[in-house]
Amino acid sequence: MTKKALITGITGQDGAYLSEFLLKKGYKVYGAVRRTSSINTARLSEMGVLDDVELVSMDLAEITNIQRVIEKTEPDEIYNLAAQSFVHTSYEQPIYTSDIDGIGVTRILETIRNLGGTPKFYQASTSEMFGKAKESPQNEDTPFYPRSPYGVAKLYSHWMTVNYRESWGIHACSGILFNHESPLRGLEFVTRKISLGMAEIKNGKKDVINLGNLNAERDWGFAGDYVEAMWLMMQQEKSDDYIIATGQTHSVRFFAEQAAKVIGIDIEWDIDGLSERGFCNKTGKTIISVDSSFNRPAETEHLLGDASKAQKELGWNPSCDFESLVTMMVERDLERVKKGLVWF
Ligand code: NAP
Ligand code: G4F
Repeated sequence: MTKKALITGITGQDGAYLSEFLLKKGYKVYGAVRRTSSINTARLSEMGVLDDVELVSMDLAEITNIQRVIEKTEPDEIYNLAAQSFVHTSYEQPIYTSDIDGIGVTRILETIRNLGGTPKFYQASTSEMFGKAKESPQNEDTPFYPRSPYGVAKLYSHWMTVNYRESWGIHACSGILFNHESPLRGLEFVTRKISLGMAEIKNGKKDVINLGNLNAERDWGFAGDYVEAMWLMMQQEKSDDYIIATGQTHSVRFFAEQAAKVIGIDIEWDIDGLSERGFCNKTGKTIISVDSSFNRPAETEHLLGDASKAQKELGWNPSCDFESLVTMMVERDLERVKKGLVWF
């Protein structure tokens, strides 16, 4: 029988990759979208799956809406990807972020509980829960120390997912995913800001990319690899929590250097007191400048994941390395800028 999946947050980066993945596996895919004043299905269109998924209206703020959608669509698996996912915004909108990223998850879990414990449930947890990490690399036993309202809200929903598994026998998994990127990444995130910025510099449409903390380190993987891990977790007989990461970490500074190489620029750095700039070693032109307004009130400085449990139990391994990821993102943005196509 055809399996049915409901993906919340289908209009986001991971929603597009997961839709493609599940459709290829033969799933009927329902995608939950919240009401917005303009159409935001661009990623699904670019992925070529918009006509193959069935969109349903659902907002994580509204439990009656969640109940009706789950009862009507009767999914076998729910992938909860919906969230206010931008850490910087969470400092300005902590209550909204807590409601959607925290309580919103309990709204889904309560609905599943009231339906007798099915469907299976996947929660999009995050390495941001490690925050001021107590050890490196981080694994499933590393203590959490979130540094943002986003991280705190996600930690609440992580533990709710564990609690509903243990209390009510729900097949509920929490995927603790480290940063994953792609050409479909939102423009506010640092990797895409850099990849688009480099493409614009190459095409004479921009001079400088303004960034915040250049020394923050992230374990960056490819979103296409990470959605496979979500699915693998849901296929296990016993639900559990898994770290998904590449096991390599790089600074924002290094990401910018690698992205510049793709457009043929070698960056050198010039520090004068508190101000710093990155410039082209041939022309001397500044291409990176530091703008403290992008700094966060409390930073997650270093993330590095140990995904050995997922490798052993799920057979999951990332296929795309750091250099290929950076190249893929810059090259796609170069194509878009040349065609005058820049969206989301
Ligand atoms: P994304 O591109 O920002 O997508 C977020 C999705 O959530 C969008 O479809 C958005 O809809 C939807 N959404 C926001 N508020 C909602 C609400 N109130 N009701 C219903 N839907 C709502 O995020 P992503 O990168 O794909 O990440 C997917 C999930 O994984 C998120 O939960 C994120 O926190 C988590 N995560 C991401 C990473 C990563 O590195 N990408 C790592 C760990 C965990 P609109 O299109 O209408 O805005
Ligand atoms: O790209 P970012 O905004 O991603 P961040 O904060 O790590 O969050 C992402 O990954 C999490 C997983 O750990 C997800 F849960 C979350 O939903 C999201 O997908 O920032 C990465 C780093 C930060 O340290 C930030 O301070 O880059 C630093 N940074 C430096 N300059 C910047 C900038 N970040 C942004 N967004 N913009 C800058 O100009």
